[in-house]
Amino acid sequence: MTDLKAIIFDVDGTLAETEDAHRRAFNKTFTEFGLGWRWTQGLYRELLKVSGGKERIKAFAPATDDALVARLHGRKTELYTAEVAAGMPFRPGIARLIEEARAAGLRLAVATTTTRANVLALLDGATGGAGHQWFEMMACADDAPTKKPDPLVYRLVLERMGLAGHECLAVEDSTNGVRAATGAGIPVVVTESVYTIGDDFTGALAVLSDLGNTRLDSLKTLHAHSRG
Ligand code: XBP
Ligand code: MG
Repeated sequence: MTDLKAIIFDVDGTLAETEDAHRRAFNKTFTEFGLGWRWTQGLYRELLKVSGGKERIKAFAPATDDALVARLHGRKTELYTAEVAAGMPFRPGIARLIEEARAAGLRLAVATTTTRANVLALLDGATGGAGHQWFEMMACADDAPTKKPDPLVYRLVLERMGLAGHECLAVEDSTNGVRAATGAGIPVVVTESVYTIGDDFTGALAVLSDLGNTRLDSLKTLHAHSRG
């Protein structure tokens, strides 16, 4: 049995319910650019099957040229960061679990397909500035251009932290996230988010509604059983 050494958190939908803020930022951008596109919540749930904002725009409107996609995405990032920097709360249990893990000497990391500026804005907005210091390593879209479900972003975290997959536990909210973590050999616990409830989480150790009632000890037990 391997002791748990690190917890690796997904960001969107896991640390906070950010996806609707992403959706609003996309829609404001489309309006500003006079495109007449509008992503409803129902459509966005489908579009979330494609990880990454630029890839999502391209999946929705394949004929859009890459330069326009980049401009749209740049503006969307400005609007999104402004919203979350003003303060978006963490999901239940997140702050307490991070505190417990730090007190227990566990290492912490982030593995996300979103842009680094978004992660920093969210963490600092939610914590008044200290949040990003909690994580030894933050692997973002800027570091791993091939996005989840590809395991690249998780492999990068393992490589840079000098850890094996079985020494870590990932926390995710999506099918793509579960596939990315397990693809890197990392056991994963799911907290379903508003946009992922009822999705297929085959391969996850457990599917929870949130971490509000989950202590670090329970995660350690789940992790211990992941290797029989
Ligand atoms: C979820 C995503 C992200 C955001 C958009 O990422 O798919 O792409 O929706 O972010 P994760 P960008 O749950 O892995 O954090 O627009 O910056 O790509
Ligand atoms: Mg997610």
